[in-house]
Amino acid sequence: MLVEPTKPQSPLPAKPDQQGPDTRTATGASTKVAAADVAQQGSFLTTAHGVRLVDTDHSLKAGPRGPTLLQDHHLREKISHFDHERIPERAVHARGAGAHGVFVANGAGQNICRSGFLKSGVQTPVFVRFSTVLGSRGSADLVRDTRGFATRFYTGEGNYDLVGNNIPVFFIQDGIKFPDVVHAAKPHPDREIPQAQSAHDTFWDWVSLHTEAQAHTIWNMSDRGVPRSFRTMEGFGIHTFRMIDASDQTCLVKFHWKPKQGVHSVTWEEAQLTNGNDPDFHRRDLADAIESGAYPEWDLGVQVFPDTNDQTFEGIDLLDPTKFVPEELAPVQVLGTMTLNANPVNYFAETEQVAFNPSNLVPGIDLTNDPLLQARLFSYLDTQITRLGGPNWNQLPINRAHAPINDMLRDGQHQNAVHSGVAPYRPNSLDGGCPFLAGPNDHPFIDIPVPVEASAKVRQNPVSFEDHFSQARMFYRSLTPLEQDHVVAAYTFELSKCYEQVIRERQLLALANIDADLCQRVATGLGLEAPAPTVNHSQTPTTPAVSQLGNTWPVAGRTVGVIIGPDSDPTDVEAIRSTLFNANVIPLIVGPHGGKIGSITVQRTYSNAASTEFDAIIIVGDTPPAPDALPSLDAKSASGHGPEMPTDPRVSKLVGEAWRHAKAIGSVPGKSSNSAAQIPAEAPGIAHGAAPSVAEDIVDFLRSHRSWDRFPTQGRAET
Ligand code: HDD
Repeated sequence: MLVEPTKPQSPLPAKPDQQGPDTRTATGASTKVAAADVAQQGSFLTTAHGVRLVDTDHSLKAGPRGPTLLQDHHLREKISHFDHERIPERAVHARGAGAHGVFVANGAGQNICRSGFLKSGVQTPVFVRFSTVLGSRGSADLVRDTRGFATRFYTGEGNYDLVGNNIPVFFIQDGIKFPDVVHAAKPHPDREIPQAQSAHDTFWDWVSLHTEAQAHTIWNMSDRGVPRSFRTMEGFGIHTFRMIDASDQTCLVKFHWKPKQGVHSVTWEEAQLTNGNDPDFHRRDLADAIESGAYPEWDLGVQVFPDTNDQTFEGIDLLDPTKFVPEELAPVQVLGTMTLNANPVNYFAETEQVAFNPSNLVPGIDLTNDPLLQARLFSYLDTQITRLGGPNWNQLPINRAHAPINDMLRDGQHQNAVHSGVAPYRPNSLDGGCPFLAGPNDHPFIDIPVPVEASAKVRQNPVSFEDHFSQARMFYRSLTPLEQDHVVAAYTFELSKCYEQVIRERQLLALANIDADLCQRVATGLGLEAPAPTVNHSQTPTTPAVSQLGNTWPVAGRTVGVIIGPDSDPTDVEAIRSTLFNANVIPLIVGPHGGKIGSITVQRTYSNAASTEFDAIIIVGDTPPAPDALPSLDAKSASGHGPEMPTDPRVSKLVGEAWRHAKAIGSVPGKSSNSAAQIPAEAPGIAHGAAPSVAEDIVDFLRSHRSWDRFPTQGRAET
């Protein structure tokens, strides 16, 4: 049993899956060990100045019942530091989870880009932070929202940050409107509700008036807004960037992250239940997967376009961040693979203090004139000065480049470096002329002399930016009927949460301009008239690549709840466990109480297990009847053909939710077959039979994520 030690012992080391940031000195030598030492040296409790202490539980008082003395330096230091422990949370993307990993290039980028980290076989350390956008730091993970997908590559030529999202388009075309969209989407300023969601008046007020936001909003209302896991999200750089090869030839690119785990979501009901059952679901899922060795992987790819003067491709303006280019028109070319293989040691030092910046570019990757991107170049650097308390945040271990740093930036709040020399200016003779400027062969960042359009200074957009509906329409019409049903349900839910009728009506008009049938179905749900569209669409192309359904995927890291009762056969349970483990799927045993049932160790109980934790469930043998303490459901009268003996209602609830959320369900018969009776004998995603074959069937069902064909879909009527 763990007891309080009576003499100093070494603290627990970081777990094997945890890996702190590897920081470098200006000479390139690793300071990883030294950085850890700065945090905790020696065994004794000291003040911040290294003086050993004998007591930290009692303040210094004038007698045991007397007043506390101002001279108690330890009390003042301890409380004062605590008072300043929090830093301002990010204005957006406050809630996130991070992981370390490695990116390995396959060399396919060498022909279009001179960046060293894209050369064949080069391994580059990375740190990724996933996030929701709207919620505060402590908000729930499964809210309907866009997800951030920010990646830092610690390349040999400096840090490269790809700060993207899980949706390929954005709300606004010009960064000057960012405060407006954020103010509209954040909680109402008077009562500060609702937290972390767009289902409220100010959000729909703004997006219905500001129709360029409709393209992004429909992606939010689709299943993309409620991902199953950070591991099952695509990522997008959104803007068009410019790549420069070794002979100064340029092309335009859009970045994509393709998860090897597949792209999966949860149902809206599941998302809402999860936010109550486990608000840290995504954060936990990422850390658990990495800790268990199920390392998530993404291919990094680019769509490549010629760097033409008009910067359009197939009629799509590449400078408009509310537009994406269908993959059918420009296939994604894979440049390498990222594996996330280590958890942070310290959330604050790494995940909270990481400061991404789209201005962090490396030789070979440059910007375009996308007005959204241009504003971001200012905002990220600026925000860190408040958030991280001064201009030296680049020196924090997680932010420090792995390439040697020799800048002429000096002093400022929280300066950690002790710069030597006397001449932080150029030219100089006193420091031997250092630092020197790089020559063309020294891998410098070169601003490619892209011509600038001769024009008057204007506050105006190009005409092509005026099309706000065609891509939202293309997206909706490219989804399967089931995914369209989810979009309809999401709009109906969100708009029903608005108090102002005029806002609902205005958004219905926007929907009419996207798709008449979508508008009609949402209007029916709201009990309103569908308005006539004000925009005519000619032909609408489709891009099936935006659908998440129809593929099969690896199942590593998925979880299956194995529900047992007092009489479940341990041989069956073991057969299921080993079949699932062999497929790298995680079985979690759910029993009527904690501890052991016979020889089987229980990991969850009927009371603390939630269906939302599992991607599928298997019931092994009979589950016990409802204990006296719980009101039992009369399953017979509820279903009309129920079991002879009523099942524990907590199990019925798990099974019922798994059924509704289209999850695979297996059952291994027991003596009275009460478990099997809860689910139909035959239906998509249902397996009955002997333990090993049921487990194999469940693994197979998991490959396509959910058994949606269990339910009829409404789909879009042809219009
Ligand atoms: Fe942003 C954070 C992604 C437009 C201003 N943004 C932030 C993060 C992500 C994005 C993933 C979190 C980074 C992290 O994990 O620390 N932002 C985007 C994308 C955009 C975008 C994909 C459009 C394509 N952002 C955008 C604009 C502005 C900002 C137009 C301002 C003009 N974003 C910020 C910020 C944040 C931020 C306020 C908050 C914390 C931070 O930067 O470091 O500066």
